[in-house]
Amino acid sequence: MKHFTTVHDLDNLDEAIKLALELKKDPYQFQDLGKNKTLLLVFFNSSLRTRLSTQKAGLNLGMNVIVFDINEGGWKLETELGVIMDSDKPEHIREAVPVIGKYCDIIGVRAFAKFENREDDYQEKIIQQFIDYAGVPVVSMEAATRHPLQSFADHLTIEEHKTKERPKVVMTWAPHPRALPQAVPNSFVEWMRETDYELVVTHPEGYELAPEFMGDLKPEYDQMKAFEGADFIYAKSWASYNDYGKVLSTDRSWTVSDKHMAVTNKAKFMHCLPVRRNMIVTDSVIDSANSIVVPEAENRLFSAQAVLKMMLDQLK
Ligand code: AN0
Ligand code: CP
Repeated sequence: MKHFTTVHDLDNLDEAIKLALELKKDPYQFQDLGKNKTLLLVFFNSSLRTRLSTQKAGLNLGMNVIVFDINEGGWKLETELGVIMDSDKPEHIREAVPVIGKYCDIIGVRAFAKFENREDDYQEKIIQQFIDYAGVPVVSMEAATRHPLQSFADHLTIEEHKTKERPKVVMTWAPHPRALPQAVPNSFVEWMRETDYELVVTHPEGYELAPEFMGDLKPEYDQMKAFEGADFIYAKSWASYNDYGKVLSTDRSWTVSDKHMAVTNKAKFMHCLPVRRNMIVTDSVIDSANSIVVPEAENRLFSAQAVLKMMLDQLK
């Protein structure tokens, strides 16, 4: 695995899950592996979990870790080639990325969809330039179309909490006042399709995800029907893909509530966080014993540590 931006970058998914579980049991077993290796985490956007868990993952492996909030301490970056740089952006990503690559052994990048242009976002213009020009392995910490460290932690969490071999996993759209990227839902669907879980995706019409992620999976537009017998409810808001970046609905009948959870098979409630209470999910559901959002976030540490461990093995 040279870079990690999707589930397809893993050589073997079962082995990766096994490694993450082993690391969870004994997080310091490879604490010499990262000696004199530097992990540099570049954030174009805010973060709590990704920032802290990925730093901690590097530290547990003995790495040196640098965190760079590029929009705060760095020069504003031009990302388009061929432009006359007479605007407010003093540095080009074409120089910035290879320079950053000289100061570290592995780079993590968070660069959300900008929602200016669907093509640019879906071509992954920012993270792709890191891959092309950094000269070191790149880990996605949520790019424009995927959030693979999140999906890895989600898979790990379902493995730990499932009570049957083939649980029914339902991903539901939920309302939110702002336009949110499709990265988390795209990535979750892509990842879940690599498992043998029963996967159901439910959302209002107009919120269809890109065909490259859904494949032959058809959405269920009736949310209550989708929830019937579910073992896991995975809630997430996203903006429209077809009407790119638009919020088409804030219908709070889609907010995950006790009424919804009542038709499930005592489903566990999941969300990647941060979550807006009483928009995405009611207080009663997220505060219930079936809510596993905190253990899910805890697993971000072990998914990141597994990915870094596999990368460090290849740097040896
Ligand atoms: C981001 C998103 O929806 O992609 C990050 C989630 C991990 N969420 C927000 O911006 C609220
Ligand atoms: N789930 C997640 O990626 O959280 P942060 O945006 O806080 O990193």
